[in-house]
Amino acid sequence: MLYLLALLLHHLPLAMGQYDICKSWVTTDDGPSWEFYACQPKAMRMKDYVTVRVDPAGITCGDPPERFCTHENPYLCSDECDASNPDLAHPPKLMFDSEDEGLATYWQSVTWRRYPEPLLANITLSWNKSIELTDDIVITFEYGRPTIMMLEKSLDNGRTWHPYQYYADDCMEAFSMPARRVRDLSTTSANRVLCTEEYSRWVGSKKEKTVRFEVRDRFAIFAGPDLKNMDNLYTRLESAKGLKDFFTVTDLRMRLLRPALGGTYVQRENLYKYFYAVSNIEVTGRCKCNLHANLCTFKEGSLQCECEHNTTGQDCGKCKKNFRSRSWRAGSYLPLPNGSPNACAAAGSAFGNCECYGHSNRCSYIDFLNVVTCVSCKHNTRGQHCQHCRLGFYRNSSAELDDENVCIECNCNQISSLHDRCNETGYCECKEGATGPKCDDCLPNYYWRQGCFPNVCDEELLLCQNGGTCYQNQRCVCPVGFKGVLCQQSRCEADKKDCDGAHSVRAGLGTVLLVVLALQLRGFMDL
Ligand SMILES: *[C@@H]1O[C@H](CO)[C@@H](O)[C@H](O)[C@H]1NC(C)=O
Ligand SMILES: *[C@@H]1O[C@H](CO)[C@@H](O)[C@H](O)[C@H]1NC(C)=O
Ligand SMILES: *[C@@H]1O[C@H](CO)[C@@H](O)[C@H](O)[C@H]1NC(C)=O
Ligand SMILES: *[C@@H]1O[C@H](CO)[C@@H](O)[C@H](O)[C@H]1NC(C)=O
Ligand SMILES: *[C@@H]1O[C@H](CO)[C@@H](O)[C@H](O)[C@H]1NC(C)=O
Ligand SMILES: [Ca+2]
Repeated sequence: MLYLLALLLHHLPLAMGQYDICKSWVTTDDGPSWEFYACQPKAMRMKDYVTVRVDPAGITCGDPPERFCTHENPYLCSDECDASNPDLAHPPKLMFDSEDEGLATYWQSVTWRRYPEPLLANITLSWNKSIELTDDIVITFEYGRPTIMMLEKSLDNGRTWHPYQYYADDCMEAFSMPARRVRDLSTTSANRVLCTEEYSRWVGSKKEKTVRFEVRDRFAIFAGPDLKNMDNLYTRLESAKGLKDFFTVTDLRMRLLRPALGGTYVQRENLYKYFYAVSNIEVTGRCKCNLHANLCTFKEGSLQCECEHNTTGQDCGKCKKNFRSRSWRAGSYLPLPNGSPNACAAAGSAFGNCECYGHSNRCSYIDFLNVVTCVSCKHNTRGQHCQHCRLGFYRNSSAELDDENVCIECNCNQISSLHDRCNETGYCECKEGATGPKCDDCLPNYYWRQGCFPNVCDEELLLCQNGGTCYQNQRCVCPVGFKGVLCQQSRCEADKKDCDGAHSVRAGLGTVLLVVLALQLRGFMDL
């Protein structure tokens, strides 16, 4: 019976589609044991797990109650939005509900009564979890699609944002971008950010309601029109730089920039028909678990991978404690069809417990010291357990010892620091006159020129004399007839020929005066 079960499980990966299973109990010549596979969770309707934020405050209609009308029926402005009446309210959550009986429920904005000031709204969706899109994002607009909008995405829970797609009825006018279609992209441009005119032209508000971000069309570039050749897609996702990340998001933001206009210019006498109304936002994707989990559950308010392969973390992004004898790696789709689990491994038993914090895969026994030590520590670490940073690097205080980023380069300025080592907080030792963590600034009264040098002149103590001007604290630019570091010396004084030469060539009044001045100066100095 057990044997049969094992056999059955062993064949499940093929039966259930690709990468659905993380491990199975198999019988080999050496007896039964676990076999591991690259695995990923199923795609889900991500709108069920999203938090939404609509900006600016007061953009949602109904407070105070407001009348509006439609482009089809522009003179019958009897519809009402009233936030205090559940039947007439249009709060943001109606973009994510499930609509039974085909009755659209929708979020709605205020009308464009402030025209010509633009009517702007941001709808931000956050998951607090990396998600890999597996199908088109589909946004459904009631009463017409915006004539200008933009989709942005974040990969770091909203800290940084990047454009994802531009939408306009005239891309050139709205964004100075040529209009393109995703269908025309090629294998090398599959992750291009483009502007499309396909979803913004007026065709009547009932006919075309959706705005798409085309994930399937982009997949089809590799997997063929019906996405039959997924192997090819997975191979490309693995090898093409940035392609996987292109389909990964933690947050999405729709920036609505101009509402539907009904196919004509804005009619100022009836602004009640301009607004945004979104009835649904469909986002289909799977939790990103780095191919180390086939389940993703909603716990404590966010999605979390149920990590296998002795990995841990929200995205299974690191090895569990005591399973760090080799560095963490994401599972791989390759080789087809089962991929590689790249599981984390327990600290090797052969050499006792030689922990290398994931910076080395090898230990070696040093006979004459009678110690086991890690060999070829990576990530700029060193030491018996790769627990120290190499010279010229310092410990990243916000990273754990097994983090790839645990050692940060000191980056001391080569010219103005004494050596390339730094202390535990990254401070370098500076040569005279230099300062700053990396020694790339100068102390006051020093100037920078391939290092820090004491000021030759300045505007306070080391003033240039005789009308000379101080050039970048480096030298005085002296007027004709003077020289010396601070132009303190008359040329006539120092070198008779120089003075005569100048005199004979240009016996202008100025020169004469200078000579007189110089003579006086000599008299002064003689005293
Ligand atoms: C929408 O978000 C963008 C940043 O992506 C911000 O610059 C803009 O001010 C926001 N607009 C509104 C209306 O909140
Ligand atoms: C985001 O998820 C992490 C990990 O599950 C959790 O610790 C954190 O509290 C969540 N943050 C928010 C704002 O929900
Ligand atoms: C993870 O560790 C357990 C022991 O806690 C072990 O039985 C299992 O085989 C390990 N899994 C992998 C994928 O290495
Ligand atoms: C320090 O480690 C954290 C956590 O891994 C990482 O996000 C950060 O970039 C590292 N800092 C530097 C300067 O490398
Ligand atoms: C590193 O050097 C800086 C500047 O000299 C100093 O402020 C800091 O306290 C030092 N840090 C440690 C850990 O010694
Ligand atoms: Ca709805």
